[in-house]
Amino acid sequence: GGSDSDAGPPGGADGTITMGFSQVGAESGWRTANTKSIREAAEAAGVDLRFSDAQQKQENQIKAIRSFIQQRVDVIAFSPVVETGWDAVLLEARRAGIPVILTDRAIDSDDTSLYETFLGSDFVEEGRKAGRWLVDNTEGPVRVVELQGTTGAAPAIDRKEGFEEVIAERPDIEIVATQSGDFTRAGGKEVMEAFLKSTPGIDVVYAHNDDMGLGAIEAIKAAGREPGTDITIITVDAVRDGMQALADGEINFIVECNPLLGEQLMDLARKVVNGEEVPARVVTEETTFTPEEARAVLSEREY
Ligand code: GYE
Repeated sequence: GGSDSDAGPPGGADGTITMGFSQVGAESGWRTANTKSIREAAEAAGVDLRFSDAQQKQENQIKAIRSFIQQRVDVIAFSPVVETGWDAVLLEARRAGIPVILTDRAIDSDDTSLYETFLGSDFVEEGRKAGRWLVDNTEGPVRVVELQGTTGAAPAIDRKEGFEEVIAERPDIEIVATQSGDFTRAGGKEVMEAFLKSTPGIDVVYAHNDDMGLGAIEAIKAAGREPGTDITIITVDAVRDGMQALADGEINFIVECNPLLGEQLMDLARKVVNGEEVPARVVTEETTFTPEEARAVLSEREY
């Protein structure tokens, strides 16, 4: 396979590619749809998938990658829970001659030769789209609370950056509180409960994913206020439950982030294992949704 000491054809003797995949966890609707897409695409492409769930812990991902190296898989793919701290284990993969593909989330390393390609969304652009809607659809002063994704994760860092970049045009829009809800519904609810007690005059919630926004909706209702009306809610992902809340008017705007990366990942894996050239970066195409747009597409959404 991909290892230096094996001069035979790529993949097993029968050409079957073995992929070790280390997933972040099952923290959100996005993640569930992403896992399903990867499993189904592997099956369809005849890829032997060794799937490992890290339960949102970097140490578990590092263990899984080491185990894939020991199993001498043909290719390793993973979605890094946080951006930093990968160089050592990826050097081990390189020494073993096993190519690595980053899926969904990027790493922060000076050594871009540690991986073949990165397939996933442009999270800074997603943050900009959220900020653009707020700038274009509100009059000041606007007090925003932000529910951040997992601390140190690429989508949390980038969605914050893109959003802040655009709202800088409007000095009357202010982020008055910001905290991580770890991309989970429970986390979003808990942080929003605390914000509602500590922070007066909240106009807008900017949640880095639908699940945290849905948790915030529960907290807002429990406090006797109306989500989508008393407090404007902007989220990212556009998974089914988020789109339903948008259609119902409880969320006001969603920036789409596409989790269906499986087919493209299997395609890139086959090329990498066969020694073909692949682009260093493959960006996913995405859109945004208003409540009317959500109502129009809801029945056809796959996830
Ligand atoms: O937005 C969030 C998930 O990395 C793009 O992770 C992904 C993010 C997604 O937990 O819901």
